[in-house]
Amino acid sequence: IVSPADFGSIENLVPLTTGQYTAGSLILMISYGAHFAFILYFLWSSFQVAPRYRIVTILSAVVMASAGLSLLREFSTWETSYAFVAGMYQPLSENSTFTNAFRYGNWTITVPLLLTQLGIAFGLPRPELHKRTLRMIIPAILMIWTGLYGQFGETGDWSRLNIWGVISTVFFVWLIVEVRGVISRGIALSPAELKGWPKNIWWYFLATWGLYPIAYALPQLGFTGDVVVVRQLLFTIADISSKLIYGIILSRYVLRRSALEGYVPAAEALETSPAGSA
Ligand code: RET
Repeated sequence: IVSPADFGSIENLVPLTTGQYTAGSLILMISYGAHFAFILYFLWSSFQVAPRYRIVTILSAVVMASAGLSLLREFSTWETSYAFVAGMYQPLSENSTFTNAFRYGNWTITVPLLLTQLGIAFGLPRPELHKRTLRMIIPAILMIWTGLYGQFGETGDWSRLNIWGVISTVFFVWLIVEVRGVISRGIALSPAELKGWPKNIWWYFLATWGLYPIAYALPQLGFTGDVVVVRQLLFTIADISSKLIYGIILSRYVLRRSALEGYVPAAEALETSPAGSA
């Protein structure tokens, strides 16, 4: 007997039109391409920020590499999971299934790194940094793993999807409370000119991380090609905003903070110093 969970993801249940299939390929391709490209951006940025913030930009580069690889895997699984038969892209034609579970697995790596960046960027002092970071990572991991278990219900086992979705949301709320604590410290510790940044990052965090539970719940709207494509699009928007754009925001913040704290990047110091121009 095959249970709904054996199909893993709704992608394995719905034939796609050429347009839908191509849109899915395109979305996943853009997603991994953007993440890989920004490895270079963040490595470059790390030369321009003060040493104490350098790890913030390095961690973004690591997140880009990790997410990029996971999304490349998602893309190639998409490509092998469908076969063009009688005018439609049919799933399960080549004994291969698509799964979104890799995403959840990858968040186990990227989410703790994204949260760690926050406390370092805001300049939390050492013992507090470790304590607060750990207090964010614990609910985050519990949120991801309960969600990972629950998402196998998306092919029709709604009680599994919803019960674990609710449990995961409880951990998400706990995480939000911990993140708020770090943001408040960020506001307190930011130089006067930069206090608006942690405040805005707070709303940005809520808006972008909040997209993931929507993507999780979406299969309940029906097993159609449009839902499949829209869900991949939603994941991609969430990924690019919660990792890539978030990384740009944090690196701009630490760049400004470095300057306010009197840091001059090495190359610039050479150009402007009397010794350099002599
Ligand atoms: C799940 C399950 C349903 C309930 C909730 C969820 C929240 C997921 C979140 C994921 C964030 C992921 C990020 C990844 C970056 O690499 C697990 C979908 C609340 C918030 C930021």
